[in-house]
Amino acid sequence: MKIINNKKSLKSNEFLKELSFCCDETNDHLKKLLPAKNEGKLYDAINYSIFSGGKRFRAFLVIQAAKLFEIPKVRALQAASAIEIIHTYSLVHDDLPSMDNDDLRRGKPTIHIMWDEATAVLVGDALQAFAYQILSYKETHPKSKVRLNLIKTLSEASGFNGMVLGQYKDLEAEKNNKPLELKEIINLQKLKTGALFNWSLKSANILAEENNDSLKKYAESIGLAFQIKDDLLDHEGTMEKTGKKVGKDTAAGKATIVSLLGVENAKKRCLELCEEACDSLNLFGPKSDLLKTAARFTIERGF
Ligand code: GRG
Repeated sequence: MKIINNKKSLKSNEFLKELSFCCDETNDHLKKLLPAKNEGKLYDAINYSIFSGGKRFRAFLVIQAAKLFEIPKVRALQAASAIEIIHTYSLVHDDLPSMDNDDLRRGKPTIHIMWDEATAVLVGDALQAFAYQILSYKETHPKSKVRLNLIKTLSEASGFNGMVLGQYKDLEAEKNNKPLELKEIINLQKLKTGALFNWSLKSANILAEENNDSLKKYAESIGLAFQIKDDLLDHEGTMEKTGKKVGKDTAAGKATIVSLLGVENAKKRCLELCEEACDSLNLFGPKSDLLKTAARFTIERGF
């Protein structure tokens, strides 16, 4: 599969337009879902965390995968909102002083800097509950067994055998000052970052009551490529473009896929993963073109 072709900039423009469209649609949907404003700083902090300018890339994946199965838009938006809410909670908690200790996220002060640590913990807690609340609504799918399957799989992806386990392994390695080997890091990243990517594609299968393995392969490849690119951005990106501090891993002497493979091999691996992701979608024909461009975006993005 040839990824880089002479229509590249045209395709990239179309992709960025569609990403921005999906981002606006998801934000509008989230605004409708958010409970009415109540008093107190917790509501303000939750609102700030949700609408602080994320790319909504996971929502984009849900929406595009849902199109492959002609799933009604509102159902896709329910799943897209739920995954973005879980992703937002993970960032709020990851930024806490007891975890990655970051004071900048999406170019803005993190929740514990704007408010305080206890508020940031509670924002994350409330967001988690809210994601499952969204999925439980009838608008997600008329069949309760489909809604239950979405809730079950999202809790598995984000919980103690999914993203949380990945985060724990990462923190443990840092605490014990025990650099991980490449295989261990890839396994950790599959949990920490990959599990939510997997669910984004899986949600379309569940909503369509299908079980299409090609989307699983696509999700695994772009999940890992996204993470390697994140490491590359930490290594050679800028704070202006990424909206967060860079060079943290290198300064901490942390073993990453980039530090173990070297920059050039890491970039080569990203390209291979991108090709694998695109190949896995061939059976969908031109309907999957935007998802293929999304794979290229994961490795070419500067933010
Ligand atoms: C706290 C249980 C718990 C888990 C945190 C996601 C995560 C686990 C930590 C974030 C650390 C990190 C930099 C992971 C790399 C991949 C990643 C999730 C990057 C941020 O995602 P984007 O670029 O963010 O999609 P936006 O801001 O666009 O939503």
